[in-house]
Amino acid sequence: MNQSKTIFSGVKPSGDLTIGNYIGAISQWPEMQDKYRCIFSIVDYHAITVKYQPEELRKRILEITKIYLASGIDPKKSIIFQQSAVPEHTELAWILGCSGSYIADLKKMTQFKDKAGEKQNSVFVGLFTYPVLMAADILLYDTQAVPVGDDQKQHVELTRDIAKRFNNKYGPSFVVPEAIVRKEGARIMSLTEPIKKMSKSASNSNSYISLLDDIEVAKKKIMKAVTDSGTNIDYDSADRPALANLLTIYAQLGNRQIPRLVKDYQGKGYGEFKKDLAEIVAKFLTDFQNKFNNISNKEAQAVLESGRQQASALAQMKMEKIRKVIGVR
Ligand code: ATP
Ligand code: LTN
Repeated sequence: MNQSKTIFSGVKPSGDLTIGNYIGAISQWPEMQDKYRCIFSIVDYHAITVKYQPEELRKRILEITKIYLASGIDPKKSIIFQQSAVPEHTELAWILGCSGSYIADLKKMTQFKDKAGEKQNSVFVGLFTYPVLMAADILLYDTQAVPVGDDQKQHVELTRDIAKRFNNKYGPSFVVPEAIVRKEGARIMSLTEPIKKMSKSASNSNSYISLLDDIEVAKKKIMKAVTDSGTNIDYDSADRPALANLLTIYAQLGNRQIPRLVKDYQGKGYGEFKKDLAEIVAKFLTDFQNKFNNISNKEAQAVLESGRQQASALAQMKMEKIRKVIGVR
């Protein structure tokens, strides 16, 4: 393990994880574990920024832990932990909210604008200050790189600004991190409205494929996915976004190159292409779910407890320094 570089990322337990979350974010993580110090969190305090049921949240925390393990994240190599179990995250978020984070910047966050919609003044403050908690997650561990999907780039940029402002005021305290975003697959689109990102909180369940979807249901979702006008299989993300999205999913889950797929489907139509893609998705989900189902709750709980101890030790050390720097110790 190369201790000189730290990777941090997380997923919020707010819905059924989709193949978008997997392709855009989680699938990048396992290969990093042999090279760097990796820390992967189930960021549960982010999940309570939107409507949720406590019972469901409790269940999802373990579910995401198992999804991390089934994706190939090895608790012997990486730290896997629950954000709320390390209270230094919320402590640092408060401090960063008082030094480094401007209201004007938070107002520009696309995710806030999307989620608050017309109701910007009547949503809870937590939805608005959520990116400051995300900055705390990242900065607490002297993180150099944050592997995320395209939609989170803006939050990592904000984290950089917050870190720089804090460092300017108090002297070098935080590492300024960078986002790592895939070249292909960083933004998997909705299957029903391919101009929107695939989202686990979408109301239409045909718009996404969950990692735990029933295999037959998932195949049907692919067969029903909207396509663009035209009949040939070609990659054109501007003019034919629906097909481009399906090609991306095919390439990522089937381990194929897009130009090669386009060549192979010359002279063939959407029907055949979608049928094959449905099989690729089915095979991926079957393998994934077999691994997932083999992990017990007890095993997942033990992984979280060991992760909590490791993350706590790092977070406590960092916060002792930060408390001194800001003058409360
Ligand atoms: P929601 O859509 O419910 O707001 P989310 O899926 O965007 O939630 P998270 O679960 O916290 O939020 O996201 C975890 C990771 O998955 C992030 O790195 C995010 O960028 C990535 N991600 C989410 N959706 C997609 C997508 N459609 N394509 C690629 N990456 C995605
Ligand atoms: N905001 C992210 C989830 C998230 C995260 C993080 C990602 C919270 N803290 C730290 C990377 C690093 C989201 O909504 N997808």
